[in-house]
Amino acid sequence: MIKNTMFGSKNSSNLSLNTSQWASESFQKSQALASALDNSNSLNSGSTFVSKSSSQSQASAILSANPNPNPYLTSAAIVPDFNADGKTDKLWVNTQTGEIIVRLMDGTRVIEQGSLGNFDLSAYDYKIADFNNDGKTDFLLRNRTTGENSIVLMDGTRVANAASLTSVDTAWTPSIGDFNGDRKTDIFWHNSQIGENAIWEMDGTTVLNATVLDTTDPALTATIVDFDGNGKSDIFWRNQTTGDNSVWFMDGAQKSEFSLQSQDAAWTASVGDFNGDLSTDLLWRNTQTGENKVWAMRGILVTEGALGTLDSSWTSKIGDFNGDGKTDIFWHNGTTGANTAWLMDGTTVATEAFLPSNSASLTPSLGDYNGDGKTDIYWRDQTAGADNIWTINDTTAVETPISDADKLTPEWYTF
Ligand SMILES: [Ca+2]
Ligand SMILES: [Ca+2]
Ligand SMILES: [Ca+2]
Ligand SMILES: [Ca+2]
Repeated sequence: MIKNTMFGSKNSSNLSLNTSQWASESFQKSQALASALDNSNSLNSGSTFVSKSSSQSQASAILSANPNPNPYLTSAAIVPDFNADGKTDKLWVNTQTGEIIVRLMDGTRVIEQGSLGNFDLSAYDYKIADFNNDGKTDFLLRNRTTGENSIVLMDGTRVANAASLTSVDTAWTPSIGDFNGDRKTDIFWHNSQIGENAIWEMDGTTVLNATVLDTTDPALTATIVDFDGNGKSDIFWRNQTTGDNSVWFMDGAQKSEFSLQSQDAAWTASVGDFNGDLSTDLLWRNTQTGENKVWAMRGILVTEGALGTLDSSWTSKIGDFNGDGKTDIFWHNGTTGANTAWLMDGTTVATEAFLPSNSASLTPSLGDYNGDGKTDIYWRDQTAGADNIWTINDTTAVETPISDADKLTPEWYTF
């Protein structure tokens, strides 16, 4: 039934798509590289999709496709890798037609391309995941208008399997994580209007257990993390008005709740693993003052370290530019086009890499396109289509243009 298109049917009628919203979501999605990152409505994934006590040789074999020691940064549930070769692949969306295509990458080369069909982008939202733990990125597709949900298991540019799940009222937003530690992506559902919560533990396209959790204050937002580093995703709750923080340590659908210290409302959190211990850490940024700091987490124990100050024209994304398993921070100045990278060692910046400047109009998306364990930067030129990739090695960047044959016109957006 599923052949050339993900869902058989298509809707290619007029799109009321707000492309700036797409760009913004794009930013959030790549920021969410390690995933857990953004807390409300785009890609929300669990921090540790692969447990460190790996008794499963198949998973180990999959992991070895990328030499980076931190599975947090290379999981196919977090960074697109549709063929499990350890090289980040590219997902493109045509904002005029709604077509979504997958491009398998080998460094700066496109080795294969496949279309997933055309979608009504004003209705559909997707999240990437790995529901069957084969190391190949899958999709959760949600129709925000009807509440319908589908899972699409990918094998390279091909759809290996697809199935519809139960519909869920449109007030609910899904996030992905791995709450029972079986390395198969689960779904956390949150109703932000009334604060209801639920978890679906997944095995491929099957919902193994659907469990309703406690209701939370609607003022709280959820971010999927793994603060204790046990390979089971946890939920970080923040009240962005009061600054109160807490955590639910999860074991499947069982939770243990703890308070964390507060952090006033001027600060917003994103996630990484800055000391490489496989426990999620927090990067706090005060967009008013430009201050930044890290909370290195070990359970509920916080080790705080202040970082440098960068004004609000800078935005951060995370990667690992020296391949040591410790998350680094890439900064792009959207006004001047300046770039810099902080190679992190826990709560301190070990090395600051002064990268070349480029046009402020270019949009960066991070991934390890050549599979050497070090994060690279894909620069999308949304105007002329003259994209290039920076292959990063510690503090140096080598720029290679995308070939003319592979250029995509401006209505195509990538994440
Ligand atoms: Ca790949
Ligand atoms: Ca998969
Ligand atoms: Ca955990
Ligand atoms: Ca690093």
